[in-house]
Amino acid sequence: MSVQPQIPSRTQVAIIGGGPSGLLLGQLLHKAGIDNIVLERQSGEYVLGRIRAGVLEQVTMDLLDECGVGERMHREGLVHTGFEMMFDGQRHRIDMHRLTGGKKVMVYGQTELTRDLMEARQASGQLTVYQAEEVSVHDYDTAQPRVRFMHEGRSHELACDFIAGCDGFHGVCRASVPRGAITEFEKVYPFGWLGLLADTPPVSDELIYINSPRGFSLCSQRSRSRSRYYLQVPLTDKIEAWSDEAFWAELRLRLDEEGRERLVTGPSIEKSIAPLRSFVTEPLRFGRMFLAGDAGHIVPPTGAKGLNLAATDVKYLSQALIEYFQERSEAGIDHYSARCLRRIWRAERFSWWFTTLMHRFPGNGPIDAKFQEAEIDYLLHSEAGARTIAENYVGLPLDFGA
Ligand code: RFL
Ligand code: PHB
Repeated sequence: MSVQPQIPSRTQVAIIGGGPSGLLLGQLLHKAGIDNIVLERQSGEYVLGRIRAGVLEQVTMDLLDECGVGERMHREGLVHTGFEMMFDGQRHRIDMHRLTGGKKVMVYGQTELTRDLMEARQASGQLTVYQAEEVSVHDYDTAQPRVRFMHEGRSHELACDFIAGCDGFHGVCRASVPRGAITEFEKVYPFGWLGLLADTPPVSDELIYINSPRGFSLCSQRSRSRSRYYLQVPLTDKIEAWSDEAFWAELRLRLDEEGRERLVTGPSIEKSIAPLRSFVTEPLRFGRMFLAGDAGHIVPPTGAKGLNLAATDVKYLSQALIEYFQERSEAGIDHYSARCLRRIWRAERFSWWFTTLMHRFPGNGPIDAKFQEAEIDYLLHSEAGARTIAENYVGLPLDFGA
């Protein structure tokens, strides 16, 4: 039986949320000798059961290496140097490697990345309090912030130097900020993504983004024997109404002949519907509390940017906090919000644009389909157009365009 360490009453950084943002931050701070505690509302198994991102940019791979948890990713992850876009039944390959001077992405599931971080955290003896209930943040506009929460029926108060709000879109940190101190920008899309995970070989070696008259579809993967597929569906659709058979039948209709021939179907391991949203909070710092990852911004998943943006927020935040603790300089924490937001807006724009290009919008008519067709035709038959897609997809370097 493992003995749960006692919950102390003080730490340097209280991290709210034990998803990828919180765990990555914890690891980067620990490496720099900064003490932290992660408070997570759910159980560890629940966090690992959420099937989300699948594509890692170079900056995210580098961060996992820096944290000392990249070994399994390099062994089991799949390096991708291109992807396909399908329009009107025709496939076009975006050769990321050639168009970006040798860049690539890694297919490695968020579940696996989270598991690696959880194991590293446990091995280094750092505390994560799972099933922390009623978490509330206090006095973050003073030099003595505090976090209160319930755990196993007992109330706790944690004093800290800083609070990191890594608690996702529905978290408590952003919701605690007075409305007058925060600006939120939001666009909700009139459709969702129905995702299905199955232990079947992927239909293709590379990802295929499909714009079909029946709606968008994405053929993705987790490994050579595990596929992840998505279908654009109306927001009113209920998951119970989508049997596995109905999913596969609809996917076939959106694929081309080659795809239909190669598609291997099987029972789903997971199936869920996610709404699509563009959302940004400004600023991301409130005194001694910071927002990072989905707590501060959401992108529609079309550009595969959400987890990668979370990783770069966390890198910038760890740099700022390390600078504060090691040099007593506040320059990094003062600059945190602006530094993140510049990168966030670039990714928001690309994700919105790529979503608009690839989906069928309710209410749009034949002329809108023609506009999309003409834009795709231009992009894919122009070196500059294809490079624009490739450059955005592989992601910006950590310190871009200073
Ligand atoms: P998370 O993963 O939501 O974790 C936040 C954690 O905070 C906890 N929490 C609380 N804990 C304590 N007290 C409270 N009051 C709390 N409230 C919440 C939650 O339980 C949770 O454990 O946010 P984080 O860490 O910022 O990570 C962000 C990523 O999860 C997200 O951006 C990506 O999954 C987005 N995303 C993708 N990103 C990519 O970079 N590449 C992709 O290919 C990609 N594909 C996707 C995606 C997201 C998807 N969905 C379902 C939205 C595909 C999909 C379908
Ligand atoms: C995924 O595999 O879940 C995935 C891949 C690429 C995306 C979105 C999701 O753009």
